[in-house]
Amino acid sequence: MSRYGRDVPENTSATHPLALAPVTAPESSADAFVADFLHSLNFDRGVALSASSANDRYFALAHTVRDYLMARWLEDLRRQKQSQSKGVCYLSAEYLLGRQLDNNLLAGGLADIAEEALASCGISLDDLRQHEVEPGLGNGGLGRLAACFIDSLATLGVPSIGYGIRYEYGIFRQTFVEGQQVEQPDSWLSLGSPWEFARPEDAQTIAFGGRTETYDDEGVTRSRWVPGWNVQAVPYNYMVPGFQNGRVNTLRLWSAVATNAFDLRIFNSGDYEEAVRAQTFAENISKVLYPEDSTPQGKELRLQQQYFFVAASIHDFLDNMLAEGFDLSALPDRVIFQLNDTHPVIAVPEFMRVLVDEKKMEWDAAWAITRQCFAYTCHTLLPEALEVWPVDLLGRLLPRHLEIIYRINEEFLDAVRARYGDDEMRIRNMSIIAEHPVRSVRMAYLATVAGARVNGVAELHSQLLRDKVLGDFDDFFPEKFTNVTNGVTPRRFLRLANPELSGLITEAIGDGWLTDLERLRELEPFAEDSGFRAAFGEVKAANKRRLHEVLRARDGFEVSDGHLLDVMVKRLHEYKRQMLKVLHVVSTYEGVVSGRVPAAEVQPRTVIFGAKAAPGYTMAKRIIHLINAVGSVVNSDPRLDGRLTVIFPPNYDVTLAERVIPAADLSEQISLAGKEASGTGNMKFALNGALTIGTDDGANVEIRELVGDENFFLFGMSEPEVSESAARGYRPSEFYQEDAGLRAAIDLIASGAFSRGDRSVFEPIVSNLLYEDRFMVLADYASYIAAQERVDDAYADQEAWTRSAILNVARTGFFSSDRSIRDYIDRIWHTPPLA
Ligand code: 26V
Repeated sequence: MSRYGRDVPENTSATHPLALAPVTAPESSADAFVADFLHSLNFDRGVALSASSANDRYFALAHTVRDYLMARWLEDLRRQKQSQSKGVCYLSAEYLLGRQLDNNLLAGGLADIAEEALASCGISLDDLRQHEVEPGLGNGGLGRLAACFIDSLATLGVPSIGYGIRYEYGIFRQTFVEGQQVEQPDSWLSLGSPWEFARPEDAQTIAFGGRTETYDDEGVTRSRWVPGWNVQAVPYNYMVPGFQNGRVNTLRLWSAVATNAFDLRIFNSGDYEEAVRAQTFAENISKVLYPEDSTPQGKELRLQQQYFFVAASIHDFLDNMLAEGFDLSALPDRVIFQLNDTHPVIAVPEFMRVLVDEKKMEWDAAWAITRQCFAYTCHTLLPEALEVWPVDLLGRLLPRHLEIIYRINEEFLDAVRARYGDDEMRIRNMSIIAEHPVRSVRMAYLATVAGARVNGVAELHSQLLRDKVLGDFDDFFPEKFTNVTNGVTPRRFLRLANPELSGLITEAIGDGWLTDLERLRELEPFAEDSGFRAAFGEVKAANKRRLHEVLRARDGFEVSDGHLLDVMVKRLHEYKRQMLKVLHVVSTYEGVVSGRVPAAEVQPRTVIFGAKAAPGYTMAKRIIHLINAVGSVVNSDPRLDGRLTVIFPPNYDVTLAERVIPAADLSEQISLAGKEASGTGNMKFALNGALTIGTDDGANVEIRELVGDENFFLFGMSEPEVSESAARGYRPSEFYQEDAGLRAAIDLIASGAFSRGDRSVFEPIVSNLLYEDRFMVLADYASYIAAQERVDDAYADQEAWTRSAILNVARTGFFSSDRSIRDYIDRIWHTPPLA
C-alpha cells in the first residue's frame, strides 16, 4: 500500500495521486508540501514537530522529496524494462555522490516550494541541508566522474543503470593531529540514509572459491564451477533524477550479507562462534572502500569486492531486464557494459562463464557476443596504477574464471601470431598474462582484448594510451581506440554550488543553458560590459565571503578579504605535484624574511589546499605534514604583514568542493605533463570563473585551447620534453645548483625552519626532490615561479582579470558531462534515448 492508502498501479494513470506528483510543482503546492512533510515526520519518523530533532526534520524532508519523485521513478523502471531498447550498464567500483538533498530538490523543481513550506513551519532549509552526511563512496576523480555521468544519463534520458558497491564505510574522514593526517572511519550510514531502498527480494547469490570439473552433457564435454562458499548480494536502489525532465534513473549498489545456507550449516554443527565469524567474513566484502587510488595492493578482499559487485550486476541484468524467452544472441542490441577502469573487468570472464557454462552456448558464439557487450575506459597513465592479479590468488578465488581468461589469452595470442609471426617479444608484451615478477593477469589488457571500444579521458591521454601504454594493441586493433574527454555536471558544480553566478548568467542569456552548456558562449560579449564585470566581481566576492564563513564555522580559520584566492584541491599524489605549490609559498616567504622582497610588494594571497593521502602512502602523508607546518609558520610570521596565508582544511570532500570552487580566483593544475589522465577539478574551476595555472597535461590542454592562451597561465615542460628529459636522465640537483631562489627555498625546508629546528622531519622530501623525484618538480620550478609572477601582475588589473574570468566561463561549456555522455553514445554505446 502506498501512503495514500492505495496500491501503486502497474501504469500510473493521470488519475492516480502519485501520478499527479509535479515535476515542476505549481506555486500553490507549498501547503501540500507542508502536509506531506508533517505526515512524514509523524508517520515515518514517529515524532511530533515540536519534539523532532534536526535530523528527524532532515529525514522527513528527504522522504517528502523522494515521494514527489517516486511516480516518475516507478514509471521509468517499468518503461526501461518494457521497451527492451538498448541500455547502458555503468559498472563502477566508486560513486562519489556528494549530498543528495539539494540535487534532488533541484532536479524535481521543488527547491522553492520546499523552502517556502519549511519557512511556514519556522524551519530553515539551509539548516536541514547541513544534516546530510555525504555518501563518500569514492576516492577522487574516477568516482566523482561516475556520479556526474549518472546525472547526465538521467538528464539526457538514456536508458541506463549504474551498478556499484554500497560500502558501509566510505572514504575515511581526515583529521590532522599536529599537522599529520589521521584517518577516522566514515560511518555515513550510522543514522541511516533516507535516499536508499533496500531490495532484499532481488538479492543474488555470489559464489567464490572451490574448483572446476568437466562433465559429459549428452555427449558434449563441458566445464563447470563447483564453488566453495557464497554470499548474498543485497541491492539498494537510489534515485537518480534527471534535471527537471520527469526522468528518474537508478543507481543500484550491492551490500554483502552472509547466506543462510552458509551459516546454518555451521550453526548446525554447533559451532556458534565459528558461524558468527563466518558471517563477519562474508559481510566484510562490502565493509570498506579501499582508500588507495593509484597503487593497487593486490589484496584478496579487493578482488572479492570487484567480483561480488559485477557478478551481482550481470545476473541482475540477465534475470530482471530481459523479456521472457529472450534470444541471447541479441544481447549486443540490448546492453553495453561500460567498465569504469579495470576494477570491474572480472565481469568479462563472468559473462563468458554464464553464456558458455550456464546457457550452454558455443565458445565462439559467446565470445562474439561478449566482444560487443563491453567497453573499457582507462583513467590513468601511471604504470603502477594498472591492476594486475596474481594468478594463484585469482585461481584460488575464481578458478573457472582463470581458465576462461587463459583461453581468451590463448586465442588472442594465436591471432597475434597469425598477424606478426613468431615475434616472441611482441607476444610476451601483449600477453594478458604477465610472467614477472609473479605470474599475473593484466586487467587492462583483458579489458582491451574484450572491449568493443577502449577510450581515454582527454585528447592527450587517449593519444598517449595509443602511442605508449597500449601501443601494441593500437597496432593490432586500431578501430577500437577512441577518446571521450571527461566532463562535469553543471547542475551540481554550477547551479547548486554557485547559485549567484547561475542567476547572473540567466539574467544575461536567459535560461536553458544548464542542459545546453555550449550556450555559455553567449556570455562572451558581456566580458566587454563593465556593468556585467562589476556584477561578476560581486558574485566572486560574495562566494569568497560565504567560503570564509564555512571555514570559520567548520575549522575555525580566519581568512582575510581582498586576497587572491589560490586553490589546489585534489588527492595528494607526487605526480600532481603539491610540492611545487609548497615551493612557491616557501619562496615567497623566504624572499620576505630574507629581506630581498619588501612585504608591501607581495600580492596578498590565500593559498587553500585540500587533499587526502592514501593511508599507506608515506611520502604523500609527509607532504601533508609539510604543508601544515609551512602554514603554521607563514601564517603567524608578522614580517609577512598578513599578505600570505596558507589554509589546509581537513577532510576535503564534495561538500567542501562545492564551497571552495566558486570562490577561487586561481586554479592549480600543475601535474607533470603526461601524468594526469584528464583532471575534472580543472573543468569545475574554469566553469566557475577561476583562471588556471597549469601544465600542458590532461584536459588542461583542451581548456587552454578553448579559453585562449591569454586567459590561461601555462608553464612547464610539454609531454615530449618530459619524455626526452627522462630518456637523457633527469638530474634534479643541477636545477638546485643553478637557481638561487630554488636553493634558498629548499635549504629553508632542510634547515628545520618548519619543524622547530628538527632537520630530519622533512629530509626525505628534500632528498627525494634532489636525487630521485620521478615527477621532476625542480625541472619545472623556474617556469612555475615565472608563471606565478604573471598571475600577480594580471591580478593587479582587476578589470582585465574579471574579463578573463568571464571568458573562462563563456568558453568552457564543452566540459559539461552531458557532452561527454553524448560522445559515449555516438562513439561507443549507440543507445538512442528513450522517447
Ligand atoms: C585506482 C585504484 C587502484 C587499486 C586500488 C583502488 C583504486 C581506486 C581507484 C583507482 C583509480 C585511479 C585512477 C583515477 O582516479 N584516475 C583519475 O580519473 C579521473 C576521471 O577520469 C581523471 O580525471 C584523473 O586525471 C585520473 O587521475
